[in-house]
Order: sequence, then structure tokens, then C-alpha cells
Amino acid sequence: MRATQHDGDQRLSQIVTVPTRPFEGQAPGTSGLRKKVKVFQQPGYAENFIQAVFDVASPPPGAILVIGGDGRFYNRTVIQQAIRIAAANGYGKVLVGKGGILSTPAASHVIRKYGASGGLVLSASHNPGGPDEDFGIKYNIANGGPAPEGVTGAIYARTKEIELWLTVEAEDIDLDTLGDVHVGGMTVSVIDPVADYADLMEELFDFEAIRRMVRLGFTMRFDAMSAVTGPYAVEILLNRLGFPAGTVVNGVPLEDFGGYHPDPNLIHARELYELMISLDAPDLGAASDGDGDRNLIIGRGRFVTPSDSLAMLAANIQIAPAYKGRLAGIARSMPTSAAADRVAEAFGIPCYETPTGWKFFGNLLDAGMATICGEESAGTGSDHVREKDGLWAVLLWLNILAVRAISVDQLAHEHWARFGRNYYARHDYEGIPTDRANALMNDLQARFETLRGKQFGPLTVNVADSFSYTDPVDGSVSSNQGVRILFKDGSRVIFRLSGTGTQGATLRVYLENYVAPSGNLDAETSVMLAAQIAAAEEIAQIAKHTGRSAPDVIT
Ligand code: VG1
Ligand code: CO
Repeated sequence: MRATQHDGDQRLSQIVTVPTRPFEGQAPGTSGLRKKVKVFQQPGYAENFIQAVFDVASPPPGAILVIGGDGRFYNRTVIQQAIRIAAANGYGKVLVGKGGILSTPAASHVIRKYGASGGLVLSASHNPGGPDEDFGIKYNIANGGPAPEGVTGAIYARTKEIELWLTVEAEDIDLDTLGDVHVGGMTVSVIDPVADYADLMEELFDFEAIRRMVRLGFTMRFDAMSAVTGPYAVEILLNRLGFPAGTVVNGVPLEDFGGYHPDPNLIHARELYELMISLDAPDLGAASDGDGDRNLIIGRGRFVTPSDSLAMLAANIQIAPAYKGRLAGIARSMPTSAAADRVAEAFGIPCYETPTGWKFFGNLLDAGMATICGEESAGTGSDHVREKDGLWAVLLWLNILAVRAISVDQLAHEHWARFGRNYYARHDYEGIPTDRANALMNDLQARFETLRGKQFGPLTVNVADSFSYTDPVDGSVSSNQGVRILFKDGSRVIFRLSGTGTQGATLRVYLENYVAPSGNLDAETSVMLAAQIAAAEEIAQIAKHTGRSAPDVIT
């Protein structure tokens, strides 16, 4: 594993120092550095960032680095650059997925399994791909999870003062052939991107119970959205679980995702949704995003919101073999509905509320304080890796349905009848001029005092503040994580600006209204949220600030 002395000499002799100047705006956002491909194509842009990552990571000699991406346009180019820069920066070994492919959760697993010091995950996730679309680079640390804010902050600081990057003179490697090659003094292993991950899934879940359910006629459609999960879904759902061909659609990863947004929600996975509410609906419909860490769950005639999915999975997770008797705690991001809190309360376990972004779950998972985590944006995961995991969530649903022999719709109704229902929606206003979005948020922040006690239709403001989080493990504080308007009746509206967009600003408005088990559990979401929607407009003056009268996307 370690570079030999001889290799070391060879490496030193081949190192090339390239002078450079800082690029502006290389601050990692909610999930890594995301920009248009054209921005990444500027000479030195990706190299600067990768060098800044390695400067901060300062790998011990011989360290292992994992590299993989979601297969989008420009993935292969950056992988070749990253391999050479890694060789010049003293890494002993790079593990790279064949074809440059590694889903985000698979990359997390590979980092953990092979004791890597970290990894580069090349993805802009749910953002569209192609020469005129988006690319991204994220650094994950040795626990397999996204670098925490202390590290991303240091990387950003480094990009502002960088003067040179290191590389080696070497040809591109063949990414499509499994096996070892050498670059400088470093070994590059091209690995099967699917096998380790599929094995892990088989350890966690009762595959035999799912196979039996399939034999008894359970049907499913999984839409891989022409993104990275295709090969994983084919191996796991078809080869290992026995679902028939045709179960996985859009299963071949494409560099531009077929021109669509690989975002598994009711807008971008419209076709799946329409199938699921039709007479021909299979028992389960599911989809995943560009890099395979999100999941969409739709039962026959029943869409499950991601917030509800987290709560329902938490309530049933101990059915899966790997989680039997070990649900230590639940964690959710602040804008995610409080449905999971009610499960935690009933089970007598803690529920943690973190800022948006998976990096905030890492410490809780490492410390064994949380077993399952989730976000309203279709991310669910557990302590099996340190990323959210789309197929994992689908398999946990399958395991639960197989053992309990009930439908998604039945499970949802049973859950609401016990815990009540958190009606929930997110309204996104995309591509707003940044100064206008900032003005809206600043106006809100300036009015916290006057908002308290004020009435908006049937709602009275109880709390108006800016969410701040103190990590219970390392004590680090993250402030300014979204504006919260909590009403006296327990409903709420949250405002925050997206940290993953690449064009202008995206305003996200999160709306939630809780109904107890004795209330109306089968109403239309938009009706149940009408008062909160009206209050959000009145409080934030969205139309005045943005010139928009309606959101672009409702999820
Ligand atoms: C969005 C989601 C957030 C998620 C992040 C990365 O961030 O809201 O919950 O963790 O995307 O997901 P933002 O800052 O745009 O709201 V992924 O699947 O795009 O890596
Ligand atoms: Co993603």
C-alpha cells in the first residue's frame, strides 16, 4: 500500500510545479463546490481547488484517496487531473470507480471500508449536467462523510492565497479496465464501483424476505433518471433480488442525464408519479438523483413526503436485521418536518435538529448518538455510511413492506393514525437576482422583534429567529442557518437561501402544519397549508422582493 522508497524517488523526480493565481468564489456550499462546467473548464480552476483540498488534508505519506463521480460531463477530465495532482501530493494509492463512477454513498462506503484518508466526490448531484450545465467537487474525510465546516472553511481560505499546484507528468489512465496502474510513484486501482456497496446492502437487509415478496408478485418501478444509480439498481434489484427486467428504467448513466434534471421529485420524476397514480401502478415507485444519495418513494396512489418517509422508516427500521434493537437516536435537518420527532418521543430516544446539509450529521453518527438521519430534500440515511443513501432508503422500504406485508398507503395511514400528520411542502423560487434574495432575507432578519405576537390570518407568531446550531459533539457553532417563523398553533414557515445553486439565488420556503391523530388525516396538502402560505407571503413580501407571484417548484 505504502509507496516504496524507489517509488518515492521516482515520484519526486516527476513532480511539476505549476504557478497559479487564486480564482474568486471557490467557497464550498451546502455540498461542495458547484459551478457551471464552463467555470470549471478555465485552466487551473479545478486544479487550484483540488490542490487547496490536499493542502488542507495534508495526507500522511502513502495515504489512500478515493475518487469517483456521478458520470456527468467533465467527470473523466477532472478525475485524470485529480489523479496526477494526488500523485504529486504524496498519496500512496488512489481507488477510482471503473468508468469514473461511484455513487456518493458508495464512495462513502469505499472510503470507510479501505481505510482511506478521504475522497473526492465529483458531482453536482440533482443539478443538470452537460457542457452548459453544472459540475461539482466535494471532499469527504476519513469517516466517509462530507468535510465539516471547519475543513471547508480552511479549503476556501486556501483557495484565496494559492500560488501553485503540483502535478506529475503522466498519461491519462484507462478508467475502463479494472486493475492497478502506476502514476508517478502512486498506485491507482480501478475498482468495481458496485460490488462493495451491493454487498453492504445485502448485509443490512433481509434480501430473502424481499425475494419472497417479489416471487409472490410484488412489483416496482425504479427510475434511475439516467444517472449514477442505474448500475447499482440493476445489480441489486434485478440480479440479487429477482425483480424482472423493466423494473429499472433510465438505468444507463448519461453525461447529460438525457437532458433532464436528475432530481427525484414530483416535478422532475413526473412520469413515474403519473404511473403511480394510474390504474397500472406497480406496488412501489422509487427514484434517485444524479449522485445516488436522494430517494423518492411513491406507493400505489400514495406519495410519501421525504419528511414522512424519515419518520416512517425510523418507526420501522428495527425490522431490518442490521438495526434490530439499536435505534439510538434520530436526526433531521431544521427545515425537515417534525414528524420524526414524534417517533423519537414515542420511542423515548433523542431527536437532533441540525442545519441543512449532510455534513452536520457526521459527528452524531460517529458518536453513535443518531442511527437514522434525514432531510426534507429527499435524503435519508443511517450509520452504515456517512452520506445520505438513495438505494438504501428504497431497500429499507422494501424490507419493511416485505416483512409487514402491507402497502405503502396502509403503512402511511397507520403511521398518521398513531403519530398524527405533518402536512408539509417546500416552495422554491429559482434564479432570483442575488441582491434581491439577500434583501428579502435581510428585511426578515431586521423584523424579528416586531413579528413576535403579530397575527397573520388565523396564525399568531410565537418565535421569529435565525436558526443557530451548536454541535453537541465538538461544540462548534453554525449560525445563520435559516429564518424560522414558529406560530402559536405549532405550525411554521422557514425561509433560507439555497447553497447548491449555480445561477443567481434560490429562495426556499418550507411550510408545515401538524394535525393530531384525531384531526383530518386525509386532506389536500395545499388546503392544509393555505394559512401558512398566505402568512409566508405577507411576512417575507416574496412578490415585492422577487417579482414572482408563484414558486417555480413545489415539492
Ligand atoms: C440542497 C438540499 C439539502 C441537501 C443539499 C445537497 O441544499 O436542500 O437538504 O443536503 O441540497 O443534496 P440547498 O442548500 O440547495 O438547499 V445533494 O443530493 O444535491 O448533494
Ligand atoms: Co445528491
